[in-house]
Amino acid sequence: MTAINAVTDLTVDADIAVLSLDSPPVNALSAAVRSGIRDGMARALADDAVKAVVLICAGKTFVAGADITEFGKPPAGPSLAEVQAMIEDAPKPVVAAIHGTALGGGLELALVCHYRIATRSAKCGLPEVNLGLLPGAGGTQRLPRIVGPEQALEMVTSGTHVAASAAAEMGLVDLLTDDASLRADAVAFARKVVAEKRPLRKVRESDDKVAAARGKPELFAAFRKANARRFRGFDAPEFNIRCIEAAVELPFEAGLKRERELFTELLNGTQSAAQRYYFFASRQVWNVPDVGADTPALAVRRIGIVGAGTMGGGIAMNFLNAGYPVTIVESSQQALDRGLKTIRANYDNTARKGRLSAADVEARMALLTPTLDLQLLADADLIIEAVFENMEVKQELFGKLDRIAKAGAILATNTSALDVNVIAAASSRPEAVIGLHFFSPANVMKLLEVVRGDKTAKPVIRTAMELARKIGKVAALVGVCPGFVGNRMLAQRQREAQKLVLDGALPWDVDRVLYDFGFPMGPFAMSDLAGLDLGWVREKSSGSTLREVLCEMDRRGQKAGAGYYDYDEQRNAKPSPVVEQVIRDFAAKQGRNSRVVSEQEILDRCIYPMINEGAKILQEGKAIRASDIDVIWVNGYGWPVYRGGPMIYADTIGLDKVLAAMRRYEALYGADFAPAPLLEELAAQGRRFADL
Ligand code: 3H9
Repeated sequence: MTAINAVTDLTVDADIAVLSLDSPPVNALSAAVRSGIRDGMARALADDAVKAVVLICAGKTFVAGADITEFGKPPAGPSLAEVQAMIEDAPKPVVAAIHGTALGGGLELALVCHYRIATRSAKCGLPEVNLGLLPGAGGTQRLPRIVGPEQALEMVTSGTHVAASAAAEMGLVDLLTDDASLRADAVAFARKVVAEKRPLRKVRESDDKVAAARGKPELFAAFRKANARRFRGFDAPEFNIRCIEAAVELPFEAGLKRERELFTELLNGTQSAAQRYYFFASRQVWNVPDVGADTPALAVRRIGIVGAGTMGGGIAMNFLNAGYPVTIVESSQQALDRGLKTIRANYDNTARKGRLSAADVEARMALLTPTLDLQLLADADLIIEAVFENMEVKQELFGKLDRIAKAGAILATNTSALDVNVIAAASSRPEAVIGLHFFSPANVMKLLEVVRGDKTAKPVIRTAMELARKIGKVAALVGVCPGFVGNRMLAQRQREAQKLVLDGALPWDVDRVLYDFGFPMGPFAMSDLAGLDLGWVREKSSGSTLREVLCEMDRRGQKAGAGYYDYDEQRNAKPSPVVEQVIRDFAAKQGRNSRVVSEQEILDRCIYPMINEGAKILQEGKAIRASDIDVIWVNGYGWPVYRGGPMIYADTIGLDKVLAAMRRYEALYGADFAPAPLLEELAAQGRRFADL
């Protein structure tokens, strides 16, 4: 074995050279890896004894793509294109041996090899779109030449990782093999290619698949139309489509040039910067500085859930899906039956859509033990309370759980706003208490705020974070404060949305501005969906807020056919002239003069106070890092990922500008816009939240 450089080795096995890359964690195509391939290839090609080359990777995966950390930095080492040309134009066959994942630049590297062999567990994909990019090393030109434009469009715009078996069916992979024998099989395959004098196959030279789609713009028009909703707001999907169009309509070299231009444009844009930032943020969020790998994790085998309502049922489904036995407790048979019925209905629905087999549904339901007896939670390792959001109720329950739960059990509350420390104090073991703030619907929403109480023990935190990962959530550790991180910031936006309406903007104006910004819906459409009567009691209603007035008129939201909007039978929303009048009357009664509110003002007033609150949260240490806040907003509140999250968005605008706007609005509207000291401090220093 000869070391080519720190990350590349060359071994010559009689007549076959094996070029092996070893650059943990994912063999990304850093400058060192590219140099290693170039130099290793040069050596293998110069060696007359070598008849073919196998390109393989050590560690857990084949090359997972370009090294994202190099983007935006001055170029170093050979370009990927240079390395690819060397392989594709080599006078000896080169075989890629794939295990783990061949993604992005990794698959593009494999696509310039003359043959590809992969383990059955491997996956291939071009996920650049998820980084706001497109495959910039020939992927958009070569992929459709193998799999056809339709399949290529789907792959590059979804970024899906395709299983090896499917990749083999599509012709992306020539031979499937097992993990243990990949290297030996690749060498044998290369030897066979040589012995049989198989051609030095170049994907760039095959034209039949793309030629079949040439002169058929309707194919692309139909794809755009069918996916318009999915792609809304994002630049990258459209750019990817244009590249596939180029592959169909242009000669290979011209297509490659087009791909390069469009790649560069995306790479230099704000969307890709935000999405690349988010990629790292969503990995960083799992990292709790004072709860490291040396903190022991607790064994969790059995889950107990108290409350089979919407939240309790949804939470239970997460654990059932991951194979945990769950005991769910209710206070009445009727509530228990209702809860169970909903869980089954949800599963049946999923099965009807073909996403779950009937056997899977039964297996999940079989893991569920419904009961009215709290005592049955005695052997649970984790008990999650999802009862009515009331402090006394929760305190009483935690007192009881304290007597029932076994030693070492984790006691979690799913409160969305109450003080976890006060709840913890109701038990004799506050160190075992943690908040697990699931978002509704809990079986669907990715976000989980893990709330650390003052006394929560580190192993409890570590265990909660690991469990979150196991049940497929994105977890962020937050501190105790009203509303925690997400809802605390949301409250700012909700308040301003209500004030904007009294100033003269209409609910649909506010909603439109936020929808255009990239949110799936605005605050008023959201209220209508959730129900305006959440927490509203007719007997206590005093008509003192717009929401109360609307509830009193039975405009309780979508379910009532009317809320801020009017709804037809299909629940299509229409601006309501009645609501418009109600707002005008309500504002007049409050002595407010209606005026024209600009779209900019709507956006500023909804977004900036949120960012300001984020600054306070950071200053108080209630979030570990600014990027955690961004992860929370992307996963829990529909913040468009192409804008990264509220904190990086503020950094992108410039904190001095955010501060200036806050001061301007403070002069007009008072204390709701008082800038957070941290915002002032960072702006004065010319720093960003990301620098903290
Ligand atoms: C591209 O290829 C552009 C080309 O078309 C054109 C070029 C001209 N670079 O996710 P994990 C790090 S764009 C640098 O936790 P898993 C990651 O940050 C790229 N670093 O592991 C983490 O670091 P840390 C197209 C990377 O097992 C560690 O590796 N490719 C890269 O859950 C482990 O990652 C992609 O978009 C990278 N490319 O999942 C694939 N990838 O430990 C991106 C990962 O310090 N990667 N890291 O936190 C993935 O999807 C997943 O990492 C993968 C493994 C599925 C591979």
